[in-house]
Amino acid sequence: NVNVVSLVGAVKLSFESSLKLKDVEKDNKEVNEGEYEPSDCTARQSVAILIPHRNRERHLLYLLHHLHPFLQRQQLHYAIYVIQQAGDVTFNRAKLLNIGYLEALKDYNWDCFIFHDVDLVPENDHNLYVCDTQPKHLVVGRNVTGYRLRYKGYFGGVTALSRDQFFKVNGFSNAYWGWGGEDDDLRIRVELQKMKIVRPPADVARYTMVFHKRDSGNEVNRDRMRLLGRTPQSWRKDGLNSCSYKTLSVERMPLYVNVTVDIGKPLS
Ligand code: UDH
Ligand code: MN
Repeated sequence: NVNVVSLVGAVKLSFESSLKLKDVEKDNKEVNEGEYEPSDCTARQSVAILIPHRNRERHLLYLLHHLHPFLQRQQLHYAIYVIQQAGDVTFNRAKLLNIGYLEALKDYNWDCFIFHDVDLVPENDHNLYVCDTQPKHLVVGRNVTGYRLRYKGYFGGVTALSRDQFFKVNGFSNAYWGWGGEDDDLRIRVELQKMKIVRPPADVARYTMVFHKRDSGNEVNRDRMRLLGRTPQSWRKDGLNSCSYKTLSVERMPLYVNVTVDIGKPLS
């Protein structure tokens, strides 16, 4: 039984301002309500891609355009979920990702979850979107930072945790409103469980970040250092098991499942 591997390695990405959602839908006829399964083999893992989102439609379009063919070349059974924060209170990336995990599991018992920023596009399909025996960080390098790890311990952008790994750490904290800290908090949770972060080789784990400025409603979280100091005490009661939200809609679009949620607002 010959396994036809369709990976192509490094590619030069393009972001055409003329690209339309209809074009991307036409290019991906095999995708059904955001989900795809190879017809000629059985995928080793079933993977849910979770994208936290608000007001980044252009980035989402570019990501869908590149990610669907990328994941299909990897012969995965996958589905893409976009978790939209409703309203305009401060953004909470981590809470949206917790919600993505909980909502995706209502559809299917996914083995693996990829927590994925909307503006990071993978450049090399040898960067496999599957889970490992340890939590995996997929963004070693980005074009905007000279393709070097941002700092030792950086665990942001795109990460892959199995269903069990994410459950074990009680998911992300829900307490990080605004930019920063939630990814470091997840690293601390992983380390508290004696798990060890793994990364693909640097020449493979490369991303292009679509250029953007800081969003209004996602200002730097000045409380993040204090919160990070408390993670060893707080992780058991702040996470998946305390994530409260209201689902406003679940729309099964051709290329992704669009989950819109009211996540409340910061305590103070
Ligand atoms: N996100 C949204 N909408 C928002 C804010 C964040 O969709 O309004 C999501 C999106 O998936 C994004 C992720 O949250 O990729 C992370 O937010 P970010 O892209 O703003 O974070 P990053 O670290 O940028 O890339 C920080 C501010 C950039 C300042 C640039 C100055 N050089
Ligand atoms: Mn960004």
